Amino acid sequence: MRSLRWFSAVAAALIGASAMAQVVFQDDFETDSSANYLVKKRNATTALPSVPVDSKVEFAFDYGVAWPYDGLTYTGADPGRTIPPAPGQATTKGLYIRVNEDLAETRSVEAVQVIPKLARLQGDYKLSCYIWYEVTSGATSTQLGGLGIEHNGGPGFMQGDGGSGYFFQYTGDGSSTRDYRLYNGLLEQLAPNGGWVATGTGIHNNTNVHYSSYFTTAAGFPIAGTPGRQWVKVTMERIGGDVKVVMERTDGASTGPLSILTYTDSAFTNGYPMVGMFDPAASPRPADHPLFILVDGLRVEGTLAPVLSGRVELTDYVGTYPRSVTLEPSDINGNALPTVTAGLDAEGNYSVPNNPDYASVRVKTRHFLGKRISVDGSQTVSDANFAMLNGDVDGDNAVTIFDYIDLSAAFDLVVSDPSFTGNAFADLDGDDTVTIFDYIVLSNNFDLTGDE
Ligand SMILES: [Ca+2]
Ligand SMILES: [Ca+2]
Ligand SMILES: [Ca+2]
Ligand SMILES: [Ca+2]
Repeated sequence: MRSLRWFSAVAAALIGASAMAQVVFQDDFETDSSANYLVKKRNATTALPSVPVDSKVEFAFDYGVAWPYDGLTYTGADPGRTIPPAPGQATTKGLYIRVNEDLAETRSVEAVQVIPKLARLQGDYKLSCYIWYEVTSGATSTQLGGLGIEHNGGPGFMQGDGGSGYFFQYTGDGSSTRDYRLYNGLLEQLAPNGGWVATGTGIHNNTNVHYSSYFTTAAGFPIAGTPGRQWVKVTMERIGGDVKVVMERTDGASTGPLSILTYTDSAFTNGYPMVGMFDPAASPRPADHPLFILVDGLRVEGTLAPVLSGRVELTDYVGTYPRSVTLEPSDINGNALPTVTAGLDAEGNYSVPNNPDYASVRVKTRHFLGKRISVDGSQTVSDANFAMLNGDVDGDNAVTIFDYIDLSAAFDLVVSDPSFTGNAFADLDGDDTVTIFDYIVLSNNFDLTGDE
């Protein structure tokens, strides 16, 4: 009896340990794995005139070549240097993320998140990866890179304009007074909030001894207290009611990981992990200041949860996709369930938590007819695709003579012109002008009615 009890206790401990330690998603970015991700690019909606989103994400990017990288010139001390493989990596291929690809544009507050679209987690889980934050030593741009957990499938993060989950971000050059930041949704968690381990003055600043005694110039970091130009392992975990962040040097001389924060919050749970960058200050980026991050050896440990994923395809349309659509689920009896905001990437791909109560889901957006599809709410669905038919200018879910009247009233006009007073949805194909091509779209779908 005694040995059996002992055996049971050990077995239970092992099962518990293996459940948490199980790697359920991993990527070394050796091949183009972009189909496994949503890339949610955002810019501030308040910038006037609006500027285009110009963040750049590249999968299987070869960082093992010498400067200049990717058209970026470099005026640092060692323009011939190369970036070594991340720890445990056989090659120099990884994930490249950069905000402000347009070096001359200085007004764009923007952010980008890269989210594995089927890797939603439930309960406790751990996201870890190696991040190389490329900087020169003369940096003046407040650009942040990092990782997050518990994204809810809605739009990507933008400070002051939405977002979900917990995003830990840092500079690689110490150029901010807040080089280490935690966002809860869109809200920055300034000390004493956020569970920061650093103490004394400047808890978020690279000059705080907590950071400067770990990321030292002796260890090769170009700016003390900030982890630029080296591979650093960054881990973010959900443990019960806590969100925990740890960073770790990989140069071999480290005495172990550096605890950054343990933040108690459960506003977001059972969400998606993410990596990304954020430029909160519309920083100009001089050509000799090649800021970007590289991510490699991405690992997610925990237990997967079901997702509903697919594409909202806007047919006969060349314009910019909306950053989100509203999903309208119904149960098996056709009763409406609470709606869900699905964040879209540039091609209309989405992923949200699935729900056992879902039997069908409808989308109705802009000048497209409503589309309802059947879904299996009990498991992960990766092909929940909505082919949205175009032509409903007035939004009444049918393409009729009234849509034609609206289109005729706006004919030949430029929608973005400040003097435009017609129905902007008359620009069915999204090329900013109401033309014969919009009329052809309407004509092809005339008399069709959308799903309810
Ligand atoms: Ca790799
Ligand atoms: Ca600083
Ligand atoms: Ca209509
Ligand atoms: Ca048009």
